[in-house]
Amino acid sequence: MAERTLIIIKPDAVQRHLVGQILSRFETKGLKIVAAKFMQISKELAQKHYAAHEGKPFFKGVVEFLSASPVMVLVLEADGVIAMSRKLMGKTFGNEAEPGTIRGDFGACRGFNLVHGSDSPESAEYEIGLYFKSEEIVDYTFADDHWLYGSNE
Ligand code: IDP
Ligand code: MG
Repeated sequence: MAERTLIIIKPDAVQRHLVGQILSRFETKGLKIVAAKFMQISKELAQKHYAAHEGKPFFKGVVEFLSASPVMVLVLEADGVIAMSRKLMGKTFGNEAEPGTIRGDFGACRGFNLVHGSDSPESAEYEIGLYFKSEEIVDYTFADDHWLYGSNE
């Protein structure tokens, strides 16, 4: 099975009408959407999501941010999807992220940063399990799979 990652289009992106444009960055790259839901994250779920950051000074703030307004949660699948989607997202804060990246193009502050993406296969597995049952993740093949993922080797 190809690698999977959990992406969240965060509350600021929903409030700023950027869901379509952000989703489009991942979709046009060729990353396969295998699960998606629009939902309100509870404080409890946000605490579980950011469990690795518990005890850090920004923990309370990020939990509040993630649960402040609805979000779009996605599972994307492709070989190397974790690294590719982190590159598409750019550095953590919009005021440091490169132009051309999602955070670099749509954000200018350090408080809200539009998008979450898992940072390792282990965190992807943990995070996907917080939001989706295995039967909610769809298995299918793109009709243009050959042209998207072809190799000359
Ligand atoms: P990432 O989202 O780029 O993976 P992480 O280090 O995993 O960044 O941090 C999780 C979230 O916590 C970030 O998206 C950001 O919203 C917030 N955050 C991280 N570091 C800081 C900080 O030093 N100050 C304030 N917020 C932070
Ligand atoms: Mg992270």
